[in-house]
Amino acid sequence: MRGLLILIEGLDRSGKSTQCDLLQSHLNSTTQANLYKFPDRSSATATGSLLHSYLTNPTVQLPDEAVHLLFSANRWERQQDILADLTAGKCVILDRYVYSGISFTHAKSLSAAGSSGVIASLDWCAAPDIGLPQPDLTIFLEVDEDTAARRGGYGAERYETKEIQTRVRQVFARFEKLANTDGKLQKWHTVNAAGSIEEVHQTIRGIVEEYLANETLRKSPVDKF
Ligand code: NYM
Ligand code: MG
Repeated sequence: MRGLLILIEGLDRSGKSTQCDLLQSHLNSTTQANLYKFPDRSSATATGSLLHSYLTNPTVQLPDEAVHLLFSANRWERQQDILADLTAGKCVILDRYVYSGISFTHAKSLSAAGSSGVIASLDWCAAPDIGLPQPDLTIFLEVDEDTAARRGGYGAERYETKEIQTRVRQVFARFEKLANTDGKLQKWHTVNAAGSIEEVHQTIRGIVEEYLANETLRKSPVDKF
């Protein structure tokens, strides 16, 4: 049986990375699990260092459209590795993926004065990721503004402002609505991330266990976007 492709999505300060680490340790106790964090800033990708300097250095200027394509390219750079892991029976946990890509770029379009306007189109934002492996399940860690703020505020990277985060939250809410109407997004689970680390971890484990036990799913090929 192949491994499961598990996506953990969420806003900054939702506890995503903590939960990804806990899930990986848990899965590693029974099976094998690899974690891919996007953007992948490591030397495993050619786009990672450019994205890192864009996020951390405000003087780096790139058109919004180009940045969007770079984030997608960064995922494409790891595609073969992800597929190879799954085929080898390893589970793959993704810390952010295409939904972050669409949400952050689209959120910018709601504020970016003077942008070409093309990024306002959700279809345009989704297009570069067409063909990437589709997660077997997506867990969206939802965190309200007050809880996020209480967790120590945002860092200093680009996008880590209240304005952008609020807009990103609105775009993610649209995915959640779509999940109830569009068959492609049925495997979307929204988890309230305001609970304790252990509570959230147990909830995630419960969801993942069901998919792990689904042999039919694990004997069928990985879907593509
Ligand atoms: N981000 C992440 C995007 O704008 N597009 C993408 O496709 C992805 C994967 O990068 N604020 C943004 C969201 C984050 C920022 O991510 C850095 P992280 O998880 O904080 O390293
Ligand atoms: Mg961050």
